[in-house]
Amino acid sequence: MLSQLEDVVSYLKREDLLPILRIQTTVIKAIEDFMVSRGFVQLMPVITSRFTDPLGPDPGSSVIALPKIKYYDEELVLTQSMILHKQLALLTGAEKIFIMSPNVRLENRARRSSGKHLFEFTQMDFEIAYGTMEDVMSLTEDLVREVISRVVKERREELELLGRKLEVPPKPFKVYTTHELEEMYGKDWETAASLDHKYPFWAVCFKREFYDREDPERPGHYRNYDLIYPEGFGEGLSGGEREWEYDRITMRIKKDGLDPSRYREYLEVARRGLLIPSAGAGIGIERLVRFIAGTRHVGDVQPFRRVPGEPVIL
Ligand code: ASN
Repeated sequence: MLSQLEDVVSYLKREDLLPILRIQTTVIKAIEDFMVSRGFVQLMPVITSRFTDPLGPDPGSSVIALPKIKYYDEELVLTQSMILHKQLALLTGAEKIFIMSPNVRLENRARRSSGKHLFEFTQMDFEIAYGTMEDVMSLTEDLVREVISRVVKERREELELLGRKLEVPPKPFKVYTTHELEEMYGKDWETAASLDHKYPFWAVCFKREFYDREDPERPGHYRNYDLIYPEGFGEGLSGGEREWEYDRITMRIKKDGLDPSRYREYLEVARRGLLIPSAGAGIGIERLVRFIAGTRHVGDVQPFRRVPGEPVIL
């Protein structure tokens, strides 16, 4: 036990950790400045609730259990993502919202070696009332370009120390459907496609959670998207336009084999016709910092690592 503690202490003293954390400081500041400059209202995160994102069925998810706590007579879950609360928060009248949102996802320990999985991380989650996928994709491109250009300007020394060369990617980013990517790189296209690109690009049309909107004109196609970082870093953001109509949501929940009673209050709001059409996304902070700093494993950007399959010491 003590030797593990010593390992953690020398891990904290690693010479690349502080430069990475300085880069992360700039990344967070640049994100917040950018979102506020675009008129977004910042909310505080929700960490406990009666319901959360089911994270499935999604081929990208491998959570082994829902994180739960008991509080008096109530069983609460920890946030896997704030998606359903983002939709509800639009009822405040704020048309654009963002949250630095901590998520707990109890991923399968096999995810240890993916280089990009954490069981506790933070995403900058945002939502735009009446927004479209095109709005979100364009905003994200501006955001990523702004963050990289701020880091290049303000963290030259740190980037040099880490041996990381960075370029602001040109806009617009390339867009591929998941069907095209499968044809080009096979079923597990993400790493190969990422290694094959010099700049971030979009993958669109994933069959996944009930809240991502099915294209009403092309059933079986979905108005959602992932941002994929180049050089093998892989997925960094996902989002979509949302389902907001009660009948569609309940149909999708049923199709996914989920228990509708878990979402009772959310569904009641939808049934009253109060959900607002919207689009949004969440960008993983640690993954963005990993990409910008050029770090091998996403855990390496955390002073207190939360990597699936690794023991938690501190
Ligand atoms: N944040 C994502 C979104 O807005 C959801 C997620 O993280 N699962 O779609």
